[in-house]
Amino acid sequence: MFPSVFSGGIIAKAVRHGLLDVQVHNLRDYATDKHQQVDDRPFGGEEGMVFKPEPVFAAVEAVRGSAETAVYLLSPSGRRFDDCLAREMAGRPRVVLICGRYEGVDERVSGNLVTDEISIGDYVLTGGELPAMVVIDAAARHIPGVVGKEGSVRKESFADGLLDYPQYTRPRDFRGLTVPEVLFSGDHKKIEVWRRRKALEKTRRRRPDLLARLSLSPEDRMLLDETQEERNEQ
Ligand code: 4FV
Repeated sequence: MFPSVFSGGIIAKAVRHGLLDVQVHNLRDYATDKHQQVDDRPFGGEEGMVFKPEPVFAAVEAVRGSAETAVYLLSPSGRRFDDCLAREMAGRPRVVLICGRYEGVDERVSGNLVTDEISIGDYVLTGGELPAMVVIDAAARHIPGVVGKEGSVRKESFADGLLDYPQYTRPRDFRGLTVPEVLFSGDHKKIEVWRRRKALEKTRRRRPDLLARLSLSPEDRMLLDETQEERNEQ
């Protein structure tokens, strides 16, 4: 699954430029029994299979390079993955991601081998591979040089804890749907204030939880209040 996902686009370019290296390891190669068994029936009975601890420990200990290397298990019961964790990972020289399958991984892995468990969302997937790709893609974008225009990474959603402001491009009039005039004013300060207000508005409307986490400047408060007043007038 990994080569196909990372064979194109920004991540593939980053790998070509040596900014990032993604190594995929098959757990079966670390299973010592003749059938290279990596999973078994859950103790206590129940449907499904569970990943055995031995191949996982052997694989991680073989590839982590140093005990300092962070090891993450992708699982629905993990810490919610977000931009902050993506930035944290981008700052590390090496990260090991464990992808489970079936009902999950023997709990002794989580209790004794991993730095932390990570979840990409409150739903159950068939495997940890897709979450691992999400994590790699999001973290890689914070590696200097991976996303060409550094500026765009600095100013995007979540960079300052807010959702992104609306973006527009040509045509100026699409089926009568026009673009806000301020964007043609050439007044960069005015455009910057408009974008800030729009980002604040959208965040209050769609993700009030994010706004609650922020200590807003008096200017931001004023922008939000203005919007509220306008809305009340409507
Ligand atoms: C998952 C998630 C996830 C659970 C059992 C793989 C599956 C199977 N991982 N965020 N949501 N994992 O659903 O990270 O092992």
